[in-house]
Amino acid sequence: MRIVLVNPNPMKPPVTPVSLDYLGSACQNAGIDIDLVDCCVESDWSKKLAQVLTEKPILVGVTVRNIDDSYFASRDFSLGRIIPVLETIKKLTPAPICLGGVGFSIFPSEVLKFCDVPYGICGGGEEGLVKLIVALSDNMELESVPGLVWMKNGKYRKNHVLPVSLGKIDLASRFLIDNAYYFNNGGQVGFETKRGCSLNCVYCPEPLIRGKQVSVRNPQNIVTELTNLYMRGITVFHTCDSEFNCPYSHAVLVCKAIIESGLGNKIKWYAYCSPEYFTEELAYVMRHAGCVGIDFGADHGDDKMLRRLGHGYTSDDLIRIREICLKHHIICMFDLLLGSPGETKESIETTIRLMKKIKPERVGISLGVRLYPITRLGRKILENSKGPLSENPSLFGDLEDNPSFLRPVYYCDANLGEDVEDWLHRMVGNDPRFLLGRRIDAKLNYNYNDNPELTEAIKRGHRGAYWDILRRLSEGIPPL
Ligand code: B12
Repeated sequence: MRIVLVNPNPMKPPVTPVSLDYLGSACQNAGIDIDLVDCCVESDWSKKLAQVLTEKPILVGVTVRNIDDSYFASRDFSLGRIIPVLETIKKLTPAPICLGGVGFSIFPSEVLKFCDVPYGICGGGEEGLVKLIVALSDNMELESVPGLVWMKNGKYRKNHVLPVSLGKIDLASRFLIDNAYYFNNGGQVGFETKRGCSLNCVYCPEPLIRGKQVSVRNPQNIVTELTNLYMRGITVFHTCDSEFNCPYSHAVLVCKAIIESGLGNKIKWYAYCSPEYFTEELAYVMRHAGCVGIDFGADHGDDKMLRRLGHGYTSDDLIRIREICLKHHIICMFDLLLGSPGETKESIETTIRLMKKIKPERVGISLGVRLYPITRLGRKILENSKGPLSENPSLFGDLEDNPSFLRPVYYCDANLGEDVEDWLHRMVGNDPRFLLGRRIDAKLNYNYNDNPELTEAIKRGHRGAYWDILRRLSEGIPPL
């Protein structure tokens, strides 16, 4: 049995398709042979596709990580940019195509339709992909393939996504992807310590597609994975969990396992964390396990807005976690999400003032929230919208013939006024800590979708989280 796996992600700097490494392990363990076409790595991906598709595989699996760049200033609908890869595959082979990935899972049937592809698997794909391959090769019913979405009798059917038990799966080998390429050209390599998210952020689709129930990996298996990558010369990593510190106890166990293995002095890594479950104890073990930087999904500095966004922490927690990070020599970025319903210029001012006071190394600002109808925020806005969406002054993006919001739609509260972007730029001033893009100024590019400055810096030897590389560049600090 042989399949072909394809990474069509066109964004630059290139980010490791960790998904395909993990799916590769699952297929290998099930005795399935794999050919890989990584369009990021191949100088001529269509030639490589032609080579591996001369003999018909059972299936061609394509990973769809991003639908768009979720960046209000650019609003790139990146799904459209993978169509040439899919069309080339369709011309070269009659084998069915199956999609999967976090982006795909947000809009499964819409993406299948848009791409004109017969199969897709929602959520974690390790079990579903193997079962689909077996079902297709043995002509079996598709109802037993977890998470499968496909067309039956003119309608899209979706099988239940079964909760994964990550603790039992060995994901450590990382053999399929050229991770050294991603280290050299993407600046870091991703790894996952758990899957799912139990938080309640009103705008976020992640718990809905990766599960509210968190499934954790065996810390020893994570250490084996990091060791395998370290032996190949990779020394800088980024976690791929929704939030590394949820659940808290597992984060501590992972750090302790890394410290005990001796890897903590050899590798450096960055993590996404929630401000809610962050303590001195955790900072201490994270730092000793090699963590050098944290990107906190802070979102806001105004307590009323924090509650509206579904958070259980307050602005005092932001002050507290900043102090902890300073004490433990972990640099940090606070990500802000401004413009959601109820936002006022006063609430933004409160937030910017707080950031200027506590001085995280970087503050990433998103003005405008990417809306998804599956989230609480998206649902509420759709329910409350009377009349055509194009008449709602708080909505931006493709509002005609786009009821699913597959093509990106953003919310930025109209009460803020039309000058809000200029006003925010004036308030931030020329403080280099703030990463705030601007629609009319391509030079202010804090987007990781197409960022030549970052891509070049990584080629010159910079490594690490992109916000840290941008910080080093603007402050003249040498590479990590
Ligand atoms: C970590 C992360 C980052 C890190 C990556 C670090 C690294 N070296 O890996 C950084 C900070 C660099 C980053 C950047 C960006 N990110 Co990001 N990122 C994530 C995050 C948290 C994890 C992604 C990941 O690798 N997961 C681990 C792997 C193992 O999981 P997976 O990819 O989902 O794969 C599994 C399944 O989906 C499935 N599967 C996947 N492919 C396939 C294929 C087949 C055939 C099958 C059957 C199954 C299958 O099986 C896999 C194994 O179980 C996700 C949110 C999340 N919790 O998933 C956002 C997320 C993917 N990012 C997002 C975005 C928007 C971006 C940026 C575009 C932001 C920007 N404007 O700069 C860039 C794009 C960069 C790029 N080149 O692609 C969005 C995408 C949303 C959308 N509308 O498309 C997400 C969902 C966050 C969000 N909630 O908005 N990101």
